[in-house]
Amino acid sequence: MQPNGNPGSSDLHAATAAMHPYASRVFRDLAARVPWEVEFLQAVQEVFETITPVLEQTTIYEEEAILERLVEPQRVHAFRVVWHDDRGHIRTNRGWRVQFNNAIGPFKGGLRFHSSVNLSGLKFLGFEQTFKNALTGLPMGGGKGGSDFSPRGASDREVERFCQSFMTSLYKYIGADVDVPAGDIGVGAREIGYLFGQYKHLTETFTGVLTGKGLNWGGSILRPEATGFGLVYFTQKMLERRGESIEGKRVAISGFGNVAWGAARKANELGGKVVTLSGPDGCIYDPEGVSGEKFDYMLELRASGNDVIKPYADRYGVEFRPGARPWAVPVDVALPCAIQNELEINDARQLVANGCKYVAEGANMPTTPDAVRVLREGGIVYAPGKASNAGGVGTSGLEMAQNRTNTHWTAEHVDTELHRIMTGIHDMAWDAAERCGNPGDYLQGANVAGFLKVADSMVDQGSV
Ligand code: 2IT
Repeated sequence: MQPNGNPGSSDLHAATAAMHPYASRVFRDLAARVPWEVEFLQAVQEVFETITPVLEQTTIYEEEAILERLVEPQRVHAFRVVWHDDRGHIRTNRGWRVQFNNAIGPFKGGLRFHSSVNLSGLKFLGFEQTFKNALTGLPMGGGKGGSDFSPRGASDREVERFCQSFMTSLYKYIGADVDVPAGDIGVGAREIGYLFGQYKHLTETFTGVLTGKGLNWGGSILRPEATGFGLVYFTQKMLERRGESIEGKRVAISGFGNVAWGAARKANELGGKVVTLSGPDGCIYDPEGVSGEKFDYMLELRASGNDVIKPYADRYGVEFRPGARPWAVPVDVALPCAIQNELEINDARQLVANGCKYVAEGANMPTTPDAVRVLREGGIVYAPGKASNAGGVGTSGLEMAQNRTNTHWTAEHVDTELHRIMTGIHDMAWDAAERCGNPGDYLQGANVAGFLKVADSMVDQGSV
């Protein structure tokens, strides 16, 4: 990288060295056009590097300009979000909805409310979402949206007014057959409630326009747990392939939000010991393992809106490591569940040195490309988020199915379907990797399987 964070020509050379010439050309054009969209370029690079076997087999994707079209969102809505804070001051935030790709179904993906949100971040998330959703086997295209508004420190009423204003600018562009947003970082049940209420108010319709809804008004049971549960189901499959199980394994989890909570619960239920959690302030090391009422306390901590994990250490008398990440703690399985690029090269070296055997991503792109390389070279089995964290959006797909058919499934039914989705993704990625001659390479397998489904649909539908 150059000092301004933009890729320089030597970086570009390195970035495209492993790509097929067609992918390399498209990537270079893209990098020249949006050099500042560093996270987006990172996500594109990761996919482009792994689809060489597909591009070598056929020229159809090049003839149909599939890669050029894949890296360009179908449409981007950008709007200002004006709201009144509790002191009566007028506040202005920026809002976006990136409608990335609807080749296989309506745009689908979360909304992120966080001070760090910008267009590059949402483009990377929308791009990833497109392949992730394809892997679920359900008819969902890819999208992502959000705002640089942070609910942290805002009152309930402020969050309500913000959500209403956000939806007032967005409602014309979404719909059950058009684009179905959901939650992500900073957007949970409370925010979905306010967003849904405003949509319903403005359109005078009651439809499945959002997922992650409350159980009383069209939500699916297990949607809150689904990303974390699905992550552990996927991890279980990875371990099974090597004749192992989660039982008795030490597990490091980062974050303490929705994904970390679900993953910790399920890992604990299956006999694993979750020894870490983390926040922006540092990480905790709990040698006894997160269990029992500690899960409820995680929810309490999150609801407090303070975004710090230290109170967990104070309450349970365990070690708090200020400013540290959990990856220095010796474990068998690491599940990064916080945010993009939270596991860097030195963290990866530490995991390898400590004998960690599995890394499965609960967050979107939490592992940097250098760190992915170190993990894989170190013999760690690695699963990319677009495969291992797809249980959240998969269960959103189940919520959409229930809304369309006016039904409400039982927890057993949803859990069975979630299992089926995660097993399907695992096997699809496994088989695709095998066909590429790289058995066990979940990164290549997931990228190739997701790419083929979306790309072939685009070919079928002509040059739009
Ligand atoms: O990153 C993700 O897959 C999500 N935030 C869930 C998206 C959804 O539409 O349920």
